[in-house]
Amino acid sequence: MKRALITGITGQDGSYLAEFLLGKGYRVYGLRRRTSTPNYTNIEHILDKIEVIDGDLSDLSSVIRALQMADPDEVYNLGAQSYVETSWLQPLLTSELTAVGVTNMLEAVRLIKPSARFYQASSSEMFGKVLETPQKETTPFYPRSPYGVAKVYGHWMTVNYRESFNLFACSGILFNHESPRRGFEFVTRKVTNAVARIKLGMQSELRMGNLDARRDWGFAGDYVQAMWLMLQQEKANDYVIATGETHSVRELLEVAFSYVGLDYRDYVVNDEKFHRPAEVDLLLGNPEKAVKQLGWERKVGFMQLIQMMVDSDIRLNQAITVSDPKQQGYDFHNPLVAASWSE
Ligand code: NDP
Ligand code: GDR
Repeated sequence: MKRALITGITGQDGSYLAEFLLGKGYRVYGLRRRTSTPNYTNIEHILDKIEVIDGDLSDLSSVIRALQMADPDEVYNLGAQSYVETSWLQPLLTSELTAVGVTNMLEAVRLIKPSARFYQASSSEMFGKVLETPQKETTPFYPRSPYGVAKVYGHWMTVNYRESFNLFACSGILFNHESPRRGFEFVTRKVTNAVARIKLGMQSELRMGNLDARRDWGFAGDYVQAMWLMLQQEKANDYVIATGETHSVRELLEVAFSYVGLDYRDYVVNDEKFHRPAEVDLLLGNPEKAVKQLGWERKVGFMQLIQMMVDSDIRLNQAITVSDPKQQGYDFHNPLVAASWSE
């Protein structure tokens, strides 16, 4: 039985990857940081099948302990401060977790289990300013946020440990991928949750930032398979994972609102608060190398993805009983949590 250690197991990708590896017969260990209220929403349904290890990416000793306990064949480093906007508000924390956290993981692997295969969750945010489209493995990086800068550091440390210590270390340069488990502040989930709440009469407007930004959006369930495929190859390498399609935030709004028979222009309000100090205008990835070398393919298209998320958010919001159905929650935080607080 193969053994895998996943950091970030409570997040969107960690939960899909854990399910995927369990399906392949792996013994799955997940690193989770201690919180006063446990955050198991995404992994509640598999908690009895996985081993949860307490630890924090910023604490090398805890990461070493996790490596010792899990004794993994494969390590997937998905943990990070992953929200771009927060990276301007907390740039040092972002550097500590999203950048230096990678070195902690690499050091732990090097010291405790150098034969383990290592996956680093790199990001299309590393491309940042548009220098070339579609973006591929050889496109130069020009990050536009502290998050993007931190990911570039993590990416190059992964490459460096591969070249310096002969670790089997891969960096997956993944473009945006979404799902019903996406955090509520990311734009797709913010929109699909708002569409559900507006349709159900629980919210009356949606405050948004830059509608012209374009992203290459795929389904998280498809993308975790690519992570695994990278670690099954003969040689470690870096791969872009993307759909090869790009859509604007405005198109996202059109698709999500029209799916429930509404016109987004009746509800969306421009709010400076959601505009970024520096924007990534256009992301469009070329996944050719992954398709050819890994045999990877995405199954879920853009429309299907957004409709899946709207359907899921309608079900979720219907299940919530709030004393005041008109209360809107917060723009920035999880409105469902805000709703339950008000009960
Ligand atoms: P999430 O934000 O959903 O998950 C992040 C995970 O990291 C959570 O489990 C979180 O735990 C954990 N984490 C945060 N800080 C620490 C810490 N100090 N110690 C241990 N764990 C910590 O992100 P996604 O699942 O969407 O993304 C997974 C990875 O892939 C991230 O590294 C992200 O930057 C990267 N990525 C994501 C893309 C996407 O479109 N989703 C695209 C490209 C890269 P907690 O639940 O306690 O907050
Ligand atoms: P991103 O995702 O920054 O690409 O990072 P996000 O969904 O936050 O933003 C996408 C684009 O939408 C624009 N936008 C808004 N975004 C948010 N969150 N809220 C708004 O109201 C809003 N209005 C417009 C943004 O300006 C941006 O252009 C995600 C994260 O998962 C990273 O961890 C990951 O590395 C990258 O994707 C690839």
